Amino acid sequence: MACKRGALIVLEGVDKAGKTTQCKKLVEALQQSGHPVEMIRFPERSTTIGKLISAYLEKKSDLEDHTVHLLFSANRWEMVPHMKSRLEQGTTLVVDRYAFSGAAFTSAKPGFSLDWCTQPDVGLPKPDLVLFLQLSPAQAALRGHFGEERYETGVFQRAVQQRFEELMKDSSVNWKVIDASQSVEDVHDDITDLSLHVLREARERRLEELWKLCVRPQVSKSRPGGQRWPTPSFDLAHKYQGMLFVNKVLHIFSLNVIICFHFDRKN
Ligand code: Z5A
Ligand code: MG
Repeated sequence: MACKRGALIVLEGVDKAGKTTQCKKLVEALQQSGHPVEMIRFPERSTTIGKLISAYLEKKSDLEDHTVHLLFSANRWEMVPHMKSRLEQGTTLVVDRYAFSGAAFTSAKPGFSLDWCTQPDVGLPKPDLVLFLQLSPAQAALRGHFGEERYETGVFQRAVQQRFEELMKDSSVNWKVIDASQSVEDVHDDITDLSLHVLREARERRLEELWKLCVRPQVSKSRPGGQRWPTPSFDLAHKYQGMLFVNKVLHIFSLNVIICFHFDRKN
């Protein structure tokens, strides 16, 4: 992709953390400062796949758990051509939930590993910044009762929060945690500062692919129910960079030895 692209900024967090409120405010602020910007939200309920998801969330239909997970992922993939073309044109995308919600919500269900849940989204456009709006269940409860949709229960939301914490250990993703218990304006200021910084950086960087160089081979923890899931903290890209660094040091060291040996012989 050519340089001067737009940035891909994602807002994540548990229910009622203020994601939609903040996405809208960020879009307004960026527009006012002259940046081309567009808001996208997942699930995108207007498409054929989105309508199936919406009916499921509203409990108007039932879907098998693996099936609905793959539908959420397909709903992101169907938006990829649009997202890429906008980014290439220099438009910044502010995204309300992304693959991280997909992995956190499904893996909070019994019998699903975080590893399995991330696989369908491997290769999606990788966000330049993921803002995680941190809010405790008690604080979320003060923002009103849960609605009628599926997943809107305290117990399930706590499990989701734990899965988000696991996902945030993955250093290949640029996570920033925001204290979402602050006032709307204070949260907005934090988000705008971080976003403007990333906007400048993204112009000079290629768009990468999400979770592409990440391997999650080790099983790290057990769930209370006895299930185990891997931690996405082992980052092959970083290991590779480390090997390159050692290689460079050895290279410089051998060059020094050759030069010293050469001068020694001359004298
Ligand atoms: N889901 C999934 O399972 N798999 C996937 O791949 C994806 C999603 C993408 C629907 O999502 C469900 O789909 C969701 C995850 C699942 N299930 N749950 N739970 P959704 O995005 O459509 O969900 P939503 O209905 O928009 O709720 P939300 O996104 O969780 O809320 P929010 O956007 O974070 O909060 P908000 O609407 O901006 O604000 C909530 C209230 O708090 C509102 O009254 C605000 O005025 C108030 N608010 C906001 N900020 C503040 C502050 N700072 N102080 C005080 N009050 C505030
Ligand atoms: Mg929302």
